[in-house]
Amino acid sequence: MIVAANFKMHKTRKETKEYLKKLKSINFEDIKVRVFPPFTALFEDELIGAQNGYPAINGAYTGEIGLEQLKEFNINKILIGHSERRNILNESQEFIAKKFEFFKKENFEIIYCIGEPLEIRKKGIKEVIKYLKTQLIGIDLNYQKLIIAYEPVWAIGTGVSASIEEIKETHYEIRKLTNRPILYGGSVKLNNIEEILKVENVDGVLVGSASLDVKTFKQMIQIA
Ligand code: G2H
Repeated sequence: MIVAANFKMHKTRKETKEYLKKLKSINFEDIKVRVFPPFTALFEDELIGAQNGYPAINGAYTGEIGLEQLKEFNINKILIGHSERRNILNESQEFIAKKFEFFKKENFEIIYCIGEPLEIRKKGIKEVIKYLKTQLIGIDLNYQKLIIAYEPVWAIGTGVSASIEEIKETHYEIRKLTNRPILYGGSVKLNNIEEILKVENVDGVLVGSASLDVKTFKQMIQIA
């Protein structure tokens, strides 16, 4: 079971350190907990991963950080393909696959995100899977440190998660493609995490807004 927190562009370094301290006051030995703070809040900790990284050691890539910077904090976990990077930062599948390949070679644990927009969901599961497959082009689905996160775009930050039925049918289809863990993400809250985690082929959750409050996130871990 994996429970991951994606802070997105929230929290300072000081706040993140306090958060981690509070988080570790509970025992979660059986659960893989991950925390993805912004770049400025990265520090060495077995729970911490990066929300992004440029696929190079270093170089002339203004505004980016690469392997050299991540290594400074012994970061070996990364989120790749989040819909906010695909849609707001216009990352192409080709570029995302390049990132995947780079960080795979560096043996990073990769939480790789996929998810369809609402117009595709409305067309039904067949079209959803067809769409999700386009987001898996160039991705080694057998990579031993790969974790898939299924995050329907229409459920991200909207407060409306996918229905249990939608999660079930989609994870079932994704399972046919890979044996790696599959997380659900998109408006996971304290009041729906329990039923989501009970769904077959759901191996954990990627939590955004609800993870920002450490008390809430701790409760979520306890439920898991
Ligand atoms: C989906 C999720 C975390 P939220 O992006 O990755 O965010 O829980 O706020 O929908």
